[in-house]
Amino acid sequence: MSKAKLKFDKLDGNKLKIGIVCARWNAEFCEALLASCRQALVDSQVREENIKIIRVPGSYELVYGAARLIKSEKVDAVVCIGTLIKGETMHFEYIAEAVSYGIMKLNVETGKPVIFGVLTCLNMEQVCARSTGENNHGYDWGRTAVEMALL
Ligand code: DLZ
Repeated sequence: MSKAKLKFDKLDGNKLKIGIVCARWNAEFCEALLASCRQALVDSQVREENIKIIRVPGSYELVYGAARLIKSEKVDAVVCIGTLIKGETMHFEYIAEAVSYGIMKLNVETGKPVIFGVLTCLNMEQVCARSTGENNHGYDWGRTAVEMALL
C-alpha cells in the first residue's frame, strides 16, 4: 500500500464520518485508488463504521453520488474517485469539465469538503502509474479529506 508524498500533520479523524463515492469505469484502477484512500482514512483514526462507500457507474455520476452522501449520510467530507481516459471523441473533455465544475460547486454550496479524486489521463499507462504501487494517489486523497473536515 502506498504512503502519502504530501506532508500531513498528525490527523485525528476519530470523530469524523467520511464518504467515498467510486466510479466503476476502469474498475480495476478505481478499486485500487479506493483501497488506498480507505487505508489513509483508517491510518488517520477514522472508524471503519464511519466510512461510507458507494459506487456509481461512471465519473459523470460522482457529483450526484457525493451530494447523496452529504444529504443522506451527513458525512463530514467526501472523496470522489474516478478515472477518465481520453478517447477518440469529445467525451473526455465534457465529462472532465462537468465533474470538476460539479465538485467545486458542491464544495461551495454544501459547505462540506468534496475531494477531487479523478485522474484525467491520456492513456491507460498514465492511469496505472497513478493508481498502483507507491504512487497511488488515493492515499493522499483520503488524508486530504480528513485534514479538510478538521479545518
Ligand atoms: C461514457 C464514458 C466514457 C467514454 N469514458 C469514461 C471514462 O473514461 N471514465 C469514466 O469514469 N466514465 C466514462 N464514461 C461514462 C460516463 O462517466 C457516464 O457514466 C455516462 O456518460 C452515463 O452518464
